[in-house]
This record gives sequence, structure tokens and C-alpha cells, in this order.
Amino acid sequence: MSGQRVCVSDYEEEARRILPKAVYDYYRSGADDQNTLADNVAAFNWYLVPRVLRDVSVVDMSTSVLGHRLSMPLCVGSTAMQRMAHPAGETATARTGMMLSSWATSSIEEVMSAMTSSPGSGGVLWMQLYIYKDRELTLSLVRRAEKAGYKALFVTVDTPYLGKRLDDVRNRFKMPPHLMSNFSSASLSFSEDDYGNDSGLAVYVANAIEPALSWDDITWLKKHTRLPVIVKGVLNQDAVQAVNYGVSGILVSNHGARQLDGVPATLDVLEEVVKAVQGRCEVFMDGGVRRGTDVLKALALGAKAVFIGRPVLWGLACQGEEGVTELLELLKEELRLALALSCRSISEVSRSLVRRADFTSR
Ligand code: FMN
Repeated sequence: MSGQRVCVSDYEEEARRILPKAVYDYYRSGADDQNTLADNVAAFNWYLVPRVLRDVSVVDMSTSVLGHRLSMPLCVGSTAMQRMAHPAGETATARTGMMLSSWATSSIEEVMSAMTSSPGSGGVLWMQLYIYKDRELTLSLVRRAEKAGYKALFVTVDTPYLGKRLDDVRNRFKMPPHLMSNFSSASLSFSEDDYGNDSGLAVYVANAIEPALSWDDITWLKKHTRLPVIVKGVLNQDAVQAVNYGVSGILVSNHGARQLDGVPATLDVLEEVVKAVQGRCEVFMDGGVRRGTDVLKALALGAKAVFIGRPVLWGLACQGEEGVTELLELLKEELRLALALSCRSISEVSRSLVRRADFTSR
């Protein structure tokens, strides 16, 4: 029951019991041996070195992300196919700042109207964009997002092919085709075809998504939209190239460890990316954030804000909209306490707040 869910892993445990196995596996899995999946979480094992005697009776958690004021620097990341977790799907997760997946199971317009009708949400929506081989189709998503009032495009650059998620292959994972809501053409929504021995999603990506994606496509996209473009899936000096191509932000992400297994945990490369970018655009991160203290550590290492993927799906599976709200409140309260016990406010978070934990010297 809800009273017993006191941390993110409680939500995951309950979701695991509620969801059909193939759905839980799809949400949870990382690629191949899932080494990066474990590393993403383990990488947060840094010490916090708090300041004291600073009057923390008032703690300011608000921040600005891409020019929008948010109540906290924790946003909802793009995870596909949320209606498999709960019938309300993405309309229930549009909270604070949210990035809607191209593969959402609620339409671009529906999610915007859910966000705007939610009283006092103070939220903002961004669109995650996969670039399809079919460029007109890609631009139709962009135009719909612009028209509906989305504020930025996060273009995913780490998925020219889908990473190999072994459970999805074992489960021959596919979704009910009627759930795919942003595409009308049958060939571009998921179908019930025979996928042979592969995951249905991997076959879909190989058929539909542009494998020839290159830096020129960033220029192409920028030419076709007035929205800020952010690249999602950068882990190194590519960030400099991205800035040179005029992006408005970088999301340091390894796709929740679902693409190339063996890449570093995102927290471990965050600082390097932040240094390379030299303040020329905002830098965000996602991957493995499960605690308020994790958010604090990512901010201390230079992130402007962080995104969470799986935890929101667990909240949704447990109790729909209420579960998501409750989960976000839990993380917000954890962050509030972490700030109060360390430095007071987002604007006072600094690099000196964290120190790498060195357990080898013991
Ligand atoms: N990233 C995308 O760019 N587009 C997607 O459609 C997408 N779908 C995802 C579906 C699931 C079930 C999961 C777990 C991740 C997905 N991601 C997608 C990656 C997330 O946006 C994000 O990078 C990742 O989940 C962050 O890691 P976390 O789950 O550890 O918080």
C-alpha cells in the first residue's frame, strides 16, 4: 500500500509485482550484460561534504531550465509506451518539466492538454525526437509539437539502431499496435508482424529510424524549427561539436544503459562534458537518479537539471497519476532535505559539496 512506499525502490518492487513480465522487463532492462545499467546507479557513490550553521529554515529548490522557471531541477525524462504501465499513460506523467517520447502512447496534443488542465502544475513540455528515415514524418512531429506549445526538441542521437536488450529478445517483446498514438500510417506504428527471433522494437527501429544520422542533421533540424534543439545522448567531447552546431543544450545520457553496454555511467562523464562546454549551453544529465541526494550530486558536478526515466514508470504502474505525483513529491522532499542538510539552495550548490568516495584505500 501507498504508506509503505518510502523510496524509489519500493515503487519498483510493487510495479514488478503488478506489471506483466514482458512489460516490466522492457521497462527495467539495459543492454547486453547490463554492466552500464548497474554502473549508472553505483556511480552516485560520492561523499557529500556539507556546510553548517547557514539558517536553512527556508530552502529554495526552484531553478530555470531552458528559460523556464521550474519548482525543482528534477524533470521527467522520455520513456516510451507508458500506457503499458497504466491506462492514463503519458497524460498522468506530464508534471513539472516533462520530455514526451516520440513513441508515446498518448498523443502530443493530448499530453499538452493534460498538462495545461492540471491546476497549478507550473509545468513545461519538451518533445523528444527520433529522426525517421521519412523526413516529412519527422517534420510533422516537429510541427505538431510547435503548434501544441512544446518548448524544445530533444533529439536522441544514440539510437541509429536499437541496443540489444536480452529480455526483450527472449520475450519477443512487442506492444499492442493500437497504443502507438503519434503515427497514423500503419507502417510507422508498431505492427503485430512476425519478428522472428528478435525484439519487435529492434525490428521497428531498423525499419524506420535514420541510421545515417550525422551532424548535418542537426543543421537540417535547426533549419526547420524555431524551437531550441538539445542533443540527447552525448558522453564526451562530442559536446563541443554539438555546441559548434548551435544546440541550446546537451543531455548527458546513455539512454538508461539501453544502447551500448560498457559505456561509462553518465555521472562519471558529466564533469568532463560540463568542462568541455565551458558554459556555452545548459548541460543536463539522466541515468540512475534514484534519490534526492543523487540530484544534488549531479548538480554539484555541473548539471543544470536531471531527468528520471524508470522511477516515473514505477510510480505510474503502482497508482497512475497519483502514484507519479507521490513519487515526484517523495524525490522533491528528499532533495529539500538534502539541500537543507548541506548548503541551503540550488544556487548555493558548488563543486566543493562533493568528494569522490575512495573505498580502495581502506
Ligand atoms: N529515450 C528516448 O530518447 N526515447 C525513448 O522513447 C525512450 N524510451 C525509453 C523507454 C524506457 C522503458 C526506458 C527505461 C528508457 C527510455 N529512454 C528513451 C531513455 C530515457 O529517456 C532516459 O535516458 C533513461 O531512462 C534515464 O535513465 P533512468 O531510467 O535510469 O532514469
